[in-house]
Amino acid sequence: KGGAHEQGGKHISGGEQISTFDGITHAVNFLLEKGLTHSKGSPDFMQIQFDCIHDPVQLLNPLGVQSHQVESVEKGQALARQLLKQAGVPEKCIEALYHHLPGYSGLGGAVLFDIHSGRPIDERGIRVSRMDWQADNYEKWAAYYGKPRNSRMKEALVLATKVTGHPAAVAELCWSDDPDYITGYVASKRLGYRRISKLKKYGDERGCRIFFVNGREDIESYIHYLKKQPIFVRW
Ligand code: PML
Repeated sequence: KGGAHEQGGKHISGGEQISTFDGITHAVNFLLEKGLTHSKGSPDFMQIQFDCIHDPVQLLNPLGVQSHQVESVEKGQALARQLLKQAGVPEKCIEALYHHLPGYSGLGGAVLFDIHSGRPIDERGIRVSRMDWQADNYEKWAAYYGKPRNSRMKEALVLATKVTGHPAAVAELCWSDDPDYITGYVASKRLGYRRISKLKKYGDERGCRIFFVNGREDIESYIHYLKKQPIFVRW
C-alpha cells in the first residue's frame, strides 16, 4: 500500500494492490505514479509499505453497476434513502444515520451501523484492506459493459464488492470527501452498485462511508474480514 501527504499533513492519496512476488516492481511503480499524479508532482511525504499475505485469496464477482442521473443533490439523497430501504435498511435506521451524519466525515474509514438498533457499532472508522482487481480482467469487464475506465469507480466497486460479500453486510452508502467529486453510491448484494450522479455539492469536503450491518451476525468476524481477508474481484 502507498500514501502521500502534502504540507499541513493533509492526506491526499492512498492506494493498495495485491501482487505476486514477481509483480512487486510493477505494483510499487503504480503506487508511486499514483501518489505523484494526485499530489501534482510534489508530495512532501510518501510511504510505500509491504505486507506479506499468507491467507488464501477469496474470489468475488464484481457487483453489477447501474448509474442514476439526478437533477439535484436533494433528489440524489432521496434516491439513496429509497435504495437503502430496498436493500433492507429500516426507515428508522436511515433517519438515525442522517441525524449523526456530518460527524462521520474525516475519520479515514467507514462507520458500521447496526440496522436493528439504529446505532453505530464502532465510530473510530474501519479501514478496509487487502482487495484488488487485476487490470487485464477489469479491462475485459469494462469493455464488455462499455464502462468508462474510471479508476475511482474501479476502486470503489472493488471495495463495495468486498464489503457486501459477507453475510453480516446489508448495504453500503458512500460519497467522496474530494470537493471536486460529487458522485456517490448505494451498494448491496441484491441491488448491486448503484451510482448516483449527485450526492453532495461541489466544494464540500465532507465524505461519507457507512456500512449497514445485521448486528445479530458475528460482527467481530466481519471486521476481521474487512481488514484482513484478501479478495480478488474477478469477472
Ligand atoms: C464512482 O464514481 O462510482 C465512485 C464514487 C465513490 C468515490 C469514493 C471516493 O473516491 O472516496
